[in-house]
Amino acid sequence: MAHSEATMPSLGAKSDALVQQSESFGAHNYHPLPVVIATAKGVWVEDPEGRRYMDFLSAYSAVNQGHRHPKIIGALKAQADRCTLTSRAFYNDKMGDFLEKLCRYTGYEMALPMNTGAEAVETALKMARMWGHKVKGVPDGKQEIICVEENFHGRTITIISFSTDPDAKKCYGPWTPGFTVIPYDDAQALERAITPNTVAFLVEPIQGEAGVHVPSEGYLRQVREICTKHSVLMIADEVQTGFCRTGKKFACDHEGVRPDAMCLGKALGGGVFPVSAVVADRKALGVFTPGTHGSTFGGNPLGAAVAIAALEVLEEEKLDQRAEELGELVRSELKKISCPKITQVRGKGLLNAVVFEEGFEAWDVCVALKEKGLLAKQTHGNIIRFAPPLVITRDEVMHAIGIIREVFTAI
Ligand code: IF1
Repeated sequence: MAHSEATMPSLGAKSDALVQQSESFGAHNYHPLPVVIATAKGVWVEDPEGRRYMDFLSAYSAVNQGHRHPKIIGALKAQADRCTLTSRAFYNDKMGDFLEKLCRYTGYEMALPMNTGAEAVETALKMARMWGHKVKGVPDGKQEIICVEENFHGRTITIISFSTDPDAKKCYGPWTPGFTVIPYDDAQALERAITPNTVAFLVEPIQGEAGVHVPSEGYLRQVREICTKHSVLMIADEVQTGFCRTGKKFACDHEGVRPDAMCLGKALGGGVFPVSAVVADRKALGVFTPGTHGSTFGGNPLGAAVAIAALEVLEEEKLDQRAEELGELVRSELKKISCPKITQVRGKGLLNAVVFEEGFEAWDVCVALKEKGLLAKQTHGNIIRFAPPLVITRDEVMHAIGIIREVFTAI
């Protein structure tokens, strides 16, 4: 491995021991930056040695409301003292409030609660296949779902079956059939790929893992029209782009597009608890009947209480507007930095990326940013994502830009 522990400089006795422990007892499915986080508040995290860092990853956009938002932690504690888990074998007195709040926030008739983003995506795929058979009349077993290249929707066997990332996919066969992969940002390709058995098109409105790939203006609107015309469900994966991250409640809102279903997760749990859901209208989500789908933890009262508070924080603090305004500032300031290796600055709201030239290794840049007090992670080797919690202030943004400028101009 390129960055082995042997070559890692000491982080301090406590951090070194904690890294060592994770590496010796944990499976090696990640290669984290050499930093240990012990405490966190808002935009800031602190290591066991007491060094402070700005969090510009936000747990891949799960911490939009900031670390340990007092309202969300308050809801967590209050609910922990009442009831935490019931299973769906019984009703609980928090799930209904959560589902109603989520439906009102998103503008859909129904919601199905799960825990992780991957489970929300799996749920949407099952919904689409069930809808395709029962409503559209596609023979069961013949349902086809169209996806795009460089997608990221999670880690289950079915989801990686339509991944185009060899690292995520290889050695995990046999893969689930029934998926067609087309280029992203190409509405004509979608129309060509649709057959009488197509039940859904699954798409990220902005591709996160692909390196914050923002599609051309009008793409999502064209997708919407094509799906409607061919009676195919448009399913938007807003797990990463949702809940104000891109400057609107949902990334599809930038084009005024209403998908037939949205997969939601990450920030729905307010940075404290895994909460995910699929939202859709009755004509689609209504296909599920008792016994056809479920989850032990989905809809649990602790997650429900947290999610209600998480949604209220987004509304009360107008985090959509904040992300829009500060996102403009981040991009305009990043574009001013002179660094010959940078080829592009792109993004929407506070989901942004700096693209370096092909073949550039951004790992060392991320380590240098960390040394100066800012945590960010590269993707595809040459792209660094900048996605701070949306509660960040203008002064904090400018402080971060100062660090980034210092590191980038030294490249
Ligand atoms: C990892 C990326 C982010 C997602 C979208 C569903 C899920 C995700 C659009 C699944 C999850 C993650 C998971 C994490 C890394 C990460 C990621 F770099 F891979 F692309 F966020 F940028 N749909 N994204 O982005 O949600 O089941 O994880 O709750 O798997 O390493 P999950």
